[in-house]
Amino acid sequence: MILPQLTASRELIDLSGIWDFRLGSTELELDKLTAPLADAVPMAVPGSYNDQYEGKEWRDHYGYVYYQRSFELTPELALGQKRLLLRFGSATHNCVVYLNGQEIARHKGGFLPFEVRLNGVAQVGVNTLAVAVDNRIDFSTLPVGNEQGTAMFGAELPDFPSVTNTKLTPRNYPNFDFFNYAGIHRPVKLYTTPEAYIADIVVTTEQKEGKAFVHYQVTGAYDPVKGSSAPAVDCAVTLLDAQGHQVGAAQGVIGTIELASYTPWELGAGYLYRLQVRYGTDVYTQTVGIREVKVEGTKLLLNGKPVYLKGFGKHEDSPWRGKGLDESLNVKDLSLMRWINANSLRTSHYPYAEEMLDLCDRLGVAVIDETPAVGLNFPNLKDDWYQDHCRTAEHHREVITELIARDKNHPSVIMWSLANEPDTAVRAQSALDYFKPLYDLAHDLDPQNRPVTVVVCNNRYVDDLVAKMCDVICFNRYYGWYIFGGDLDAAAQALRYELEYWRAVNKPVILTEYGADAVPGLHQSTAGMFSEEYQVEYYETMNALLDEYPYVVGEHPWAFADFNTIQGLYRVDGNKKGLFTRERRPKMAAHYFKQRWGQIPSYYCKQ
Ligand code: GCB
Repeated sequence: MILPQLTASRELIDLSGIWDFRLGSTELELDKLTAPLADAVPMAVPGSYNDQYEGKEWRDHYGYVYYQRSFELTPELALGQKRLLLRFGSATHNCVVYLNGQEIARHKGGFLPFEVRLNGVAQVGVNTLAVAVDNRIDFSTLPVGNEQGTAMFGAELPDFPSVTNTKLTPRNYPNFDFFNYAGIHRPVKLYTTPEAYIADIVVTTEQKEGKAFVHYQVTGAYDPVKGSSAPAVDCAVTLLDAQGHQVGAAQGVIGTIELASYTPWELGAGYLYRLQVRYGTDVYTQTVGIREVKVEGTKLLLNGKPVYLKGFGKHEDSPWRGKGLDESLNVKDLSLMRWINANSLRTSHYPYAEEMLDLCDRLGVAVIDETPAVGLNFPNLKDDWYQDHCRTAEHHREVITELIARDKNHPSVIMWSLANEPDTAVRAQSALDYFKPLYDLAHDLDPQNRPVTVVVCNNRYVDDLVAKMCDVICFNRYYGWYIFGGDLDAAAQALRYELEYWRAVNKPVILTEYGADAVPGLHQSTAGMFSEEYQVEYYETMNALLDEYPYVVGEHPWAFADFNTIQGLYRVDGNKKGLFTRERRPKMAAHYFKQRWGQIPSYYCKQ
C-alpha cells in the first residue's frame, strides 16, 4: 500500500478538521451511521477523543463512538473516469465505515491504514461519511486487553453475587502500560487515481564495488470505473538525486538503475533519492535511500559499518491529542533527538504514523518498527497462555503483513519487532511454536530482508527460546527499578549476569528499554527513587556496564518522554520514566545523555 500523493495524475483531499461526534455503547447502532447524529459535539480529527472533553465518560469510554462529517464532490470526482478512494491512516481499534447510509468498509487494528473505493457510492454534491470506532481490547486484539475474570488474578474469588466480576461495569483492562487512547488517530483522505494505476512499488538497493543498484518493481493494476477495457500500459521510471537532477532511468515494471557514484543513506544524514514512476497516465514519486542492513556475528551493520544505536522507546502521546497525529510534535521530538545526539527509535508499542517514518527517512533516524503485539504476557496465569487463551495469532499475521506492506520501502526502518515483552520463557516451547512462523513470515514478506526481532523481558531469560531465534537480541530490563529498586549495586550485578548470559548466543544485543521514573523537579542530595538524581545515577551505573560489552550494539533508555497510562499504584499522573517531560522539557538525565551520546559515534564506536 502506498501513501496517497497529490501528483499530476492524482487528486488528494484531506478530510482532517472538526467532525460531529457522539459516544455510543457496546452495541453497534446503525441509526448513528445512517442518519444525522443527533446531539453531536465537535471533535478534532485526527485526535484521540478521550481528552478532548472533560469527564470519566470520555476518558474511560468502553465500546463504540460515532463520527460524522459531510463533504461535497464535483461531478468530475464523483462521476468521472478516475478511481476515487477513501483512506484512513488509522482508526483505533476497530471500525465500521458508512457512506451515504451504506456500509463500505470494516477494519480491525488501530495502528495501520486501510482504504476503500468510493465509485458508485459517492455522489455529486453532499456526501455523508459516518464512522463507528470501537476501543474494546481482549485476547483477540493487538494490543491485548485482559478479559476480566477471577482466574486472571491467580485467585479464586468466593462467589458473592453482589461482587463478582459479572456485576462490574464493563471497561477496558489494558495488559500494557500506555493509555488506551482511541478514535480516528491519523488523517482521513480522499484521493483519485486513473483506472490503470500504480498499486504498489517495491524498492531494494545494493552496493557493490563502489556502485549502487536501485532495483524497483511496480505493481500496476486495472480497476475500471466505467466498464472500459484494459488499455495497453507502459511503465517508465526516472531517478532523481536530492537536488532534483536526473541520475538514472529505466523502462518496464521491473528494472534496475545503476549508479556509478552515489550518496548512501546514513545515520544522521538521510540522503534521499526520488524514483518518479509513470505507469500509463498515472504518476507517483517514491523516495529511495540507498543503504544496506545486515547482521554479521555480534555486529549490526549499516552500509557495512558496525552501528551503535542511541535512542529511545517512545510513544505517540501528548496532552489533549492523545495519540492523534501532530506533525509539529513529531518534528519537535526528532529535533530533541538530534539535540540529545540520538540516532534511532523504536515504534514502541505499535506502528507509528507514516508521516513520522517519512521524517525519520529524511533526518537519518534508524527505526525499529514494532507491531502492536504488546500484552502477550500474563505472569499470574496458571495455564499455557499461547495454547489456552491466545486468539491473536491470525491477527498477528495480519498486522505483520500490513506493516511490512506499508513500511517496506522506508530506509529508516532497519529492523522489524514482532512484539514487545511477550511471555516467552514460562512456556518456552509453546511461545516458540507461536513466534517461529511469524518470524518466518516477516522474512518472507520483506523485500529488503531486514533483521527480525522480538523484544523480550523474561525473569527466567535462560529458558527463553524465542529471543535466541531472532536476528538481534533485544531485551528490556529494569534492575534498579522493579527489581532491586533503590539498590544500584545489586542492579548492576544482575545486569552484568544477564549480559554475560547473552554472550554465548553470539548475536548483537540491544537494551531496548531500561529506566527509572523521575518526577520532574524532585531533587535529592542523596539520590533516591523517583528523584531526577536517581534517574541519572541509574543510567550512569547501567551505561558503564553497557560500555564494557562489545556485543551490546545499542541502548534505548525508556522512555523518550513521560506519557499517559491507565491509573494504578505505580503511576502518578502517568509513566514518569521520560528523559523529557510530557511537555518535552528535559530532565537532568536528558542533559546527562546529551553529554554521553555526544561522545559516542554512530559507527565504529566499539572498535
Ligand atoms: C516495560 C514496557 C513498557 C512500560 C515500562 C515501564 O517493560 O515495555 O511499555 O512502560 O516497562 O515503565 O514499566
